[in-house]
Amino acid sequence: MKRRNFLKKATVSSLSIVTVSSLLNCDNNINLSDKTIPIIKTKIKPIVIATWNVPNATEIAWKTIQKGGSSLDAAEQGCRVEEADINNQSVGKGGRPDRDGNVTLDACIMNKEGDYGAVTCVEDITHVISVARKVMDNTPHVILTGYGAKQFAISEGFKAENLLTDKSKKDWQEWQKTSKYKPIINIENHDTIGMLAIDEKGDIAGGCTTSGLSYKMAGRVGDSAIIGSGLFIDNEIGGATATGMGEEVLKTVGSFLIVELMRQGKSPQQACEEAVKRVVQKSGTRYKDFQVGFIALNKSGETGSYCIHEGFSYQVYKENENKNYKSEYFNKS
Ligand code: SD4
Repeated sequence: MKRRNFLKKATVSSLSIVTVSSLLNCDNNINLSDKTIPIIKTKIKPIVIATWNVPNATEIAWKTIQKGGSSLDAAEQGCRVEEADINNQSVGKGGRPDRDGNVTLDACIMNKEGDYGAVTCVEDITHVISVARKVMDNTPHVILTGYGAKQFAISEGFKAENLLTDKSKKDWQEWQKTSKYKPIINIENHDTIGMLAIDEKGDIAGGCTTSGLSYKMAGRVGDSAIIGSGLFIDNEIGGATATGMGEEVLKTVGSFLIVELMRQGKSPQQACEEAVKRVVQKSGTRYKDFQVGFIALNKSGETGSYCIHEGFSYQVYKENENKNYKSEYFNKS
């Protein structure tokens, strides 16, 4: 019986004591006061899903899980791959700078308990996803920003380095020649990584890391590090993450919306489509000029994705029909 049908048949009072994890990953029958409901034994398979064409990142995340790591470790390790890749000009070292030529990074991470850590507007530190994790694990706070976030990173042993590569500097100088100092709308040239993973225990976690909108105003923070917008995880339901024009994602709290829609019974695909619809509706005719895309994963390992314009893609690492594990790239055109 499909979970949704099961849920429909169960009484409201019974539902209050049945968690989704117990429904999906349990050996025994559950005795609910007057009747016993059989629980289907379905082992959830690990899976990693990430925005854009990031096979190396999903592979490292997958290997992290195979070595016994948690979904949180997987999301962190996967995101680090893109942060270190200077050819990815939307994330970490090599990211495009703001309009003044400074590379500033945003990142967040969320674990199965619903804890969250984030950093925004961080300069000179490559692995901001790991700094976000340290914020979550080692401080009483959830977000550190700018100078304070950098100082915290250094106190935790992170190395300060120049993040502006020759290529990104040259591109920025080119942009300055023609620009009217309006950040270019984010339809192309963006590869922010948002990653969601399920580990061997069936637990979900995720991370998101970016250099943000190219040539943004100094101090601008997008959606990627903001809970509910760029990323949201509820280990009972699923997770979602976003890429594209952060301002628009922020205004609709897109990732939280998707998780809530899944809670109400929508599939990850339906939930992503509904969230994109909201973004489009809210933006009037502006949607023509920006891209927004979401990916989502539910507790049984089903995935979904949707975007406003063509050109969006994502990467999934999971077991295929032949019991082989492989990375698949989906280009939504
Ligand atoms: C932002 N959402 O800062 C990010 C940009 C992005 O690929 O997704 N770039 O608005």
